[in-house]
Amino acid sequence: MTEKHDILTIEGIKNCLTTRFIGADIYLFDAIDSTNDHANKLAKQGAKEGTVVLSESQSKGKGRLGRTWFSPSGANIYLSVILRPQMPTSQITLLTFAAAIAVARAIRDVTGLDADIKWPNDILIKGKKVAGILSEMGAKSDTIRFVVIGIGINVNLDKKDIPSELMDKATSIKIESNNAIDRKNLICRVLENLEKWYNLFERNGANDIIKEWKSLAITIGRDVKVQSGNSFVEGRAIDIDESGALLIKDRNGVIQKVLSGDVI
Ligand code: BT5
Repeated sequence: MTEKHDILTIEGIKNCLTTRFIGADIYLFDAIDSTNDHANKLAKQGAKEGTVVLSESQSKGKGRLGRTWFSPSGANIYLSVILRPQMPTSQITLLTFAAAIAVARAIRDVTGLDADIKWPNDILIKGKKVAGILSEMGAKSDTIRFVVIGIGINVNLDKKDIPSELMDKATSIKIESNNAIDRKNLICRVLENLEKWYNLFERNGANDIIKEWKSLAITIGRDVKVQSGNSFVEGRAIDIDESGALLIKDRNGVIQKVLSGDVI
């Protein structure tokens, strides 16, 4: 893909990490089907909270709802983190918000670029997608047993290597800043921010997450069309509620609550 790229090593990542528990155990692969699938397996086998799975490439990188995540080798970040929160399953969206905050903040800190969040989980730079998040959980009745937070970030991907179907909607940090960056450093800042916001969520509940998410989000206050399954809701996105659902005021002035979907 890119002729020369930085090499990720577990030791290198551990040396730059200042977290307490996220990244205490790290698995790094050259190639894998999906870091989320592997982390799911590890979580079921009892892997510790904070275990991280990384790969240089994915042959079956997953998006939400059966979609695929373009995962070429050597240029980007594909990582999954296992968390074991003591929370009801209804809080999963807010955990995804914590991850979106962590990614947007880390990109801002490392590059100075304005990384924004589009509801529910897209990270955009200048309107194009630079990162995506896929949270999957294992649950027993209404209680979370584990959550796998999957994060894909286009880092040193060159424009010529973006497939034509993604050309209009995807970008990378290198494309936006004209500079290749050290992936290890960005991985460490993402994991540190994730631990910080996860701890705050466990300690103080949803308020801080919702406030920070809104300060980074571009969706609120805009006219949107949201697809949720086979149905569409159109109107002004006015807020999110305490579970992370998007509140849309439709043209009749009725407030519609959308739990999951895509802003199109
Ligand atoms: C997401 O899904 O944005 C979640 C992506 C999560 C990927 C990570 S990588 C590590 C971990 N292991 C996995 O197997 N997955 C996670 P969604 O909102 O459904 O967006 C998917 C859509 O984004 C696709 O249908 C494409 O239109 C677009 N897309 C695919 N690959 C892309 C890329 N590399 N950059 C930008 N857009 C992409």
